[in-house]
Amino acid sequence: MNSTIFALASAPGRAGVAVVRLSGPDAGSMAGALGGPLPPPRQAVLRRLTREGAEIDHALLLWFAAPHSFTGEDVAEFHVHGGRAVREALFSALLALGARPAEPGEFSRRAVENGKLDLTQAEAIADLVDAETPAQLRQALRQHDGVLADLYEGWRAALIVALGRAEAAIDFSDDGVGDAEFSAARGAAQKISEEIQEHMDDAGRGESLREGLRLTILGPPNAGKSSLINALARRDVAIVSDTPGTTRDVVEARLNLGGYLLQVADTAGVRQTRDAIEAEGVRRALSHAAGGMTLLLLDGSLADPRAGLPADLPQPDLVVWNKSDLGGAREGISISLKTGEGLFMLQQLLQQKVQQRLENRGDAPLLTRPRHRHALNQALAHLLHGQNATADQPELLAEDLRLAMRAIGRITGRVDVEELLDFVFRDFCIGK
Ligand SMILES: Nc1nc2c(ncn2[C@@H]2O[C@H](COP(=O)(O)OP(=O)(O)OP(=O)(O)O)[C@@H](O)[C@H]2O)c(=O)[nH]1
Ligand SMILES: [Mg+2]
Repeated sequence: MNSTIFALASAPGRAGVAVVRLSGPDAGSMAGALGGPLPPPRQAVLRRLTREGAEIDHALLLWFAAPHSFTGEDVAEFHVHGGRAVREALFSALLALGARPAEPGEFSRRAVENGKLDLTQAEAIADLVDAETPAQLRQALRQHDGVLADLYEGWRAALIVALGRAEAAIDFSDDGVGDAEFSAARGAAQKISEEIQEHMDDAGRGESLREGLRLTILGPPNAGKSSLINALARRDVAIVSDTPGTTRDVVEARLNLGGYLLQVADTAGVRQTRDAIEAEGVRRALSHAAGGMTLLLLDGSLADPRAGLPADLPQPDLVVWNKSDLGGAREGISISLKTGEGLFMLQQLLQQKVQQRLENRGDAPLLTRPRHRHALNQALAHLLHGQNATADQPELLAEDLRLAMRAIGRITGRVDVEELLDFVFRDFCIGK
């Protein structure tokens, strides 16, 4: 039997209210021991919480009887005053009653184990908590509503039907029925593999939306890259100085650009150098630029703004000329980070580019996690392999359908659940 677990569900620190969640078979008796007779389910009541006569707090108590709770178990929620002494008094009372502190993600894990959520919905809870921008929030809410679960479970259901037909083809291989069943199964494999391919062929939009799109600022030393990240972030993220080669590490800032999360990175100026530390900075700059968008920042006031840049620098998504206040007008986007000229235009343009990259065209749900992409890749490989089977080898097709089905089942948690749970809930925070 499961133990009864508790955790702070709200953020740590001082606050008006702190929410402590208690879940498990003894949640009812423990809540009763602290706050008196249980209220009717899902009704908030004001109670005086006491432990062996000593008062803990005046608190709201909520009771959710299994299975109608977040975890599917008996759950009590204490809304206490959000101070450290109150929380610690309540925690030690719960420990004394035999409850134990929850591990990270343990509440959501129990919800999955009890069939309240599938894995994609549990992951959506983590995304909801982490969401910083409206677009991330929208995507997480849709996933929590089950749009991805429906999509993947739909494919799994279709594969089960196809597998049934492939097995019929094995059983009836001697009469004409077998061939018809085999073609139907192979046709289904083809249709599903096309749908999976289309879903995966999204240029990573859903994943970038969730994690934030990367924009790496590249350019020669002293072009003003650190000044640019500071201007975009509206705070002093990176050191600015007139010494070329100031920045060595990759310095990142997160921006909300028109509702989308952009992770901007300032990097070391790219040039040939004998300084080993600076050379490492250049290596990091180029390797960071390998994923996401790049902005090449050049000093437009110089006679040869690209001097010293290697010929194999990655093709930038955007070239921006800085120091327009020093003259030397250039074609394209010119800014001055000294006067602020052109900065608003640049922000608008960046916003457009981010939107183009991340906007969901149409209504189909986006792939949101590398874990899902990996499983879909496996499913696709099996389906493509299965389509090579000929009518006299229905068992080969059946085996590939079964493997594809399993791969997709791993996304929602319909198979191999135990091993997956550890992986998925590893990154959860406590109390979720
Ligand atoms: N006149 C003028 N000076 C600028 C402008 N933008 C930046 N600077 C100056 O240029 C110098 C270099 O700026 P940084 O932002 O440190 O340049 P960087 O590209 O990060 O340089 P490294 O880190 O060395 O690669 C500083 O002295 C800035 O004040 C501009 O638009 N006009
Ligand atoms: Mg710099």
